[in-house]
Amino acid sequence: MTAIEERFPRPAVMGVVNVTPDSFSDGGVHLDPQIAIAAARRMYAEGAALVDVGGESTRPGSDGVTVDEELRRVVPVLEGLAGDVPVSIDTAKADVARRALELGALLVNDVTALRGDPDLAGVVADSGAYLCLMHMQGEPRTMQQDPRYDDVASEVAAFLEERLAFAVAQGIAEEKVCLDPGIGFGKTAEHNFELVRRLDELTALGRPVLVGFSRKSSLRGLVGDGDLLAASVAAAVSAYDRGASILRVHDVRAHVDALTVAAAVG
Ligand code: HH2
Repeated sequence: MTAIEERFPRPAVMGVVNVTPDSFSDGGVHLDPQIAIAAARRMYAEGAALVDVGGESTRPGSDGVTVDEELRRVVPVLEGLAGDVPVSIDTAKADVARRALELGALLVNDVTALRGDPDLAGVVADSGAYLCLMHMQGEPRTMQQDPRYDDVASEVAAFLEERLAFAVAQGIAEEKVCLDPGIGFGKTAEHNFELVRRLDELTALGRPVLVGFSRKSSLRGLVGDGDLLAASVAAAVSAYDRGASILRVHDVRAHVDALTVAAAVG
C-alpha cells in the first residue's frame, strides 16, 4: 500500500476546480464542464500533484445542494479527466464519492471529517482511497457568525486526532489519511494565523497536513485591495515552512514555483 506521503510528497500542490455557481473565489468560472476540464489539465501541466474537483460550495453562508445536482456538476468533469489527471473529489456525500472513485478519483476531501454522511467512511474504506479529514466549527451557513475557542490549535488538534481514530475504526488505513485545520471554517483571521503559526501541533499527530489558505478572506483582510495572489503564496510558504505537506490553491503555477524555492532552501 502506498502511503499518502509517498504518493504526494511534500510540498504537493492541490489545484482547485469548483464546478459551482457560487464558490467564494472562482464561483461560476468552471461551471461549464469543458472549461473545468481545461483548467484542471492546465493545473496539472503547471505542476499540481492533483486537482480537487468540487460541486458544492462551502463558503460562509452557503446552503447545500442535492446529490443529483452535485453529481450533475462533477461527473462530466471527472469523466473528462479520468486517467489523465490525478483528481480528488471535494464532497461530504457518499453517493458522490462512490461515483467519483469509480471514475478514478484518488482522494476524498471531506470538509465534515466523516460527520456529514454516515455512509462515507464505508465508501472510502472499501475503495482504499486517500482521505482528507478537515476541521470545521459549526456549519457553512452560520460558521463565521461568532467563532470561539479557548485554545484554537489544541482544540483543532484534539478534533483531528479523534476523527483520525474514527476513520481507522471504520477500516480506513491510517497511512491513507491527511489532516487539515480548515482555514476559514468557523475561524476568525487570528484563529487562522494561529493555526499556521502552531502547525507543529498538528503535524505532531503523525499524519501529513493539508492547508488551504488560497484567496481566503483573512488574507483579503490583511492586504485590502492589494495582491491576493502574493498574499496566498506567502500563506502557503509559511504553512509549508511549518510542516504542511499539501497546499490547496487556485493559482497553481505561482505556488509551485514559490514552493520549489522554499523546498530548495529548506
Ligand atoms: N476550502 C474550501 C473548500 N474545500 N477542503 C479542504 N480540505 N481544505 C480547505 O481549506 C477547503 C476545502 C473553500 O475554498 P474554495 O473551494 O475556494 O471555495 P468554495 O468552498 O466556496 O467552493
